[in-house]
Amino acid sequence: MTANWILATDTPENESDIGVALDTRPKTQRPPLYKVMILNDDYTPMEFVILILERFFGLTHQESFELMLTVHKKGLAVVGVYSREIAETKVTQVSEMAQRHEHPLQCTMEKE
Ligand code: TYC
Repeated sequence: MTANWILATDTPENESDIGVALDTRPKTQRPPLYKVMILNDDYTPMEFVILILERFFGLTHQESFELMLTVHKKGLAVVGVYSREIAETKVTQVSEMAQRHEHPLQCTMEKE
């Protein structure tokens, strides 16, 4: 973390050679992050999964192809990590698109 401190330098009223470093960093909390995952199934077409990864997760066609194959072989994979609201939106977008096309593709999220 970047240092953020004030050095109390000597003033005419306080002519010692001692400077006092005061840590003034506010105690901030980072919001939790969530892994968004897609699961393999036997029916969703490979090209549809590639399209989903390109459209909703900003991957190139090549990246999407490789990640789709990873899910196909291993059963599931993390396709992105986001704040809770963004992760929820991704899960909804993927699930709605899959339902609309009558594919059983499953997308879930999990706290990191
Ligand atoms: N297993 C699917 C098939 O052979 C392809 C697939 C890949 C489906 C990834 C879902 O998340 C998935 N057509």
